[in-house]
Amino acid sequence: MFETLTPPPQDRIIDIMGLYAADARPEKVDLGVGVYRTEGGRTPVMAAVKAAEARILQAQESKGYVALAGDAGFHAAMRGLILGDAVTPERVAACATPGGTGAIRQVLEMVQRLTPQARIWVPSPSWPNHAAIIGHLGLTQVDYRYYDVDAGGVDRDGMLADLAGAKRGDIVLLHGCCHNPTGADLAAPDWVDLADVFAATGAIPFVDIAYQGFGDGLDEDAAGLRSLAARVPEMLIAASCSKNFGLYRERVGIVLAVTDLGQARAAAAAMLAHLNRQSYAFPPDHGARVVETILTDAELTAQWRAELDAMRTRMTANRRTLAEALRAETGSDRFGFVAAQRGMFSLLPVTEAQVAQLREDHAIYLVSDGRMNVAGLTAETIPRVARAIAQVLA
Ligand code: PLP
Ligand code: TYF
Repeated sequence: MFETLTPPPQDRIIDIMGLYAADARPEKVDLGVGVYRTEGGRTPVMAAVKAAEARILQAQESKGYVALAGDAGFHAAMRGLILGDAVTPERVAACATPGGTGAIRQVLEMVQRLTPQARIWVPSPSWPNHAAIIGHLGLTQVDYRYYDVDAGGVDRDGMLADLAGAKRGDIVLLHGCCHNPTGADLAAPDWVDLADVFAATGAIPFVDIAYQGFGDGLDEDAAGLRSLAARVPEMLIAASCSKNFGLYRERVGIVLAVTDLGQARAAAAAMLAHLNRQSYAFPPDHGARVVETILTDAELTAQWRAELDAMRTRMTANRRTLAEALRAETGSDRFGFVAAQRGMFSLLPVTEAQVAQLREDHAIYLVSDGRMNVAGLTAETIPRVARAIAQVLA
């Protein structure tokens, strides 16, 4: 029967991983997949993670199942990290998932059950897995204007105008911080304007936060999400610990459903646990346990924060250095947005053919839409990357 299968659609980011791995040129530069890298090109296990793992290895006496929604200590730690004290804990249902992708999937599964007719509003552009999962579940996607290519920033007016067309029960997907792929984030007043849109339309915000701590800091990166949570009656959050804890392959994520008081929280919690059961029963525990161990210990938290600060500082410095190098190479300020944006990604104004040229002629790997992972740059490669970009654009 398998011969009747049609090939599934490719993921352009995963495609680039394969092309890069197969390239034998020693000077190759990987600016593709969204994985943090050190100046030495490594994606190390964070020291705080190693220390937490050592403690867990010592203390853990059972590998027995935990609970369908994962561990309550992990829920509480993540609720604090993401929401701070924006809403009372009694309003938040939580459920551990395999990665942020698992959280997105479970949120959308819940939406499909609750309101299959809901439209899912997605920023243009967005992470390709959003559209993939929405389509896979047979939900309806509507794109809203988000990125202003010429300004290198958010098309705030376009976004608000489009979202005014949302209906009660529609879901509006927002990136909590470090927008993937553009690096253009909402400013504090934009989140307040969005709260007004939700009040006026009755649509429900769904915030995907996969890079908390990679933009301006842990609290700074969650400030918009928190201000929205404090203003709306209901909100969905899908969070990932892949990047900020470097736990990519452990698959650590969480759904937080901010509910109205009363029965709603218990109903949401029960449905999320049920949805876990339908897909894989118990979510992975090890990475979640590492996160909980770090966040509930002052010393480990301080160590982790310092490591995260260093990662963020490196990415911000790479942005500045590359923007300066591009200014020198091109004699224009058109790449100033690279320094102004935040997180791992910026979208370069290059065509797919120019991306191919960078890859073939210069061994520089970007995603086909022009997305660049700034963590993949180093002091050594930045001058060469800037020169190559200027050359293919000339
Ligand atoms: N959401 C966005 C915007 C992402 O870029 C990613 C990728 O890391 C995720 C969610 C989820 O990642 P993971 O499933 O690896 O935790
Ligand atoms: O955007 C990225 O590069 C990361 C990693 O299907 C990723 O979020 C990429 C594609 C994918 C899953 C994760």
